[in-house]
Amino acid sequence: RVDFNEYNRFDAINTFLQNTANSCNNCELLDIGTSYEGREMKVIKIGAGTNKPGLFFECGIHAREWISPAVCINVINKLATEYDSNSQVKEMLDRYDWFFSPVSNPDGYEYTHTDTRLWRKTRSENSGSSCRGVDPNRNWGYRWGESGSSTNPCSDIFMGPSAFSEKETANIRDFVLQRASRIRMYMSVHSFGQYFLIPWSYATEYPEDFDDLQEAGDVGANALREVHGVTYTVGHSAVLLGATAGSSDDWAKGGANIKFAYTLELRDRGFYGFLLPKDQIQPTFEEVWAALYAMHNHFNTNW
Ligand code: 0X9
Ligand code: ZN
Repeated sequence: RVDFNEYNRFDAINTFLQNTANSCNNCELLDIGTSYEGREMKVIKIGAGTNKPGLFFECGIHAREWISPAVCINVINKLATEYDSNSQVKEMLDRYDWFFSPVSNPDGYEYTHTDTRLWRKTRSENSGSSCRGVDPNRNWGYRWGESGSSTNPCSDIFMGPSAFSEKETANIRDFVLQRASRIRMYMSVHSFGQYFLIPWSYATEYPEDFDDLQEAGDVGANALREVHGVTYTVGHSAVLLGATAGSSDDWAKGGANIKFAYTLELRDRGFYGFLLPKDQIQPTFEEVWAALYAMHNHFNTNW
């Protein structure tokens, strides 16, 4: 059983997804493949009616960023259970299909629970090295390896031997490509730093529609700040934080042609960092919820 105010284990999250899908008319649970160590990766789709535009959330691709899966399962739970009682939820599900990959790096996530709390990467073996894992946010196949990543398997930003060498990134890629023309937003949910980051990440170059992404990001950050007064910075990824190629946001935009691609860096700004106390799960969820409602509403009105 998951506890929405705890950082839950992988199996509990998958059981929650199964139970949620079983008891929710608007939900569908989809298998997207297995991880390197054989864990079943799932995407839950939540939406009323058929064939609507989609919004995709990739959570927990970095193992140690526990707040990301925690916020995502809270969002899933609210969307899946409040359609009849909450007018916001009804609007959200009548307008869009919401797709969540709540734990996008299952092996790494479990390893942070059992062995090394601050593990970041996948857990695959690297040929010629005793160091394990690839940074799954340097492994995507758009301008892969061009900047801000390492060819050293022992590095925390190891790009991997090839783009999509990792089963986890390839599974998500294949799922998204099957429905890319319907997906309006791809959000990669991380911690920490409190940012809405806009492509490109591989270089300080700007996409031609950057202003559209900035505007929608500002809508999200403004709504978010209203809830608990927490400030998120909205801006260009590489300009704000330096260039990092092979991240999923760039692939979503450049490789899958999804207009609204973001990397969301959740709480905090570094006081606790990755070790965010569990009593911040609920307020982080509440403010992110407000941002998602506002952004979906903005998309619905303007795009
Ligand atoms: O480095 C990453 O993959 C992300 N940050 S994290 O601390 N969650 O690992 C995104 C960084 C985004 N961007 C740039 N450095 N451009
Ligand atoms: Zn991250």
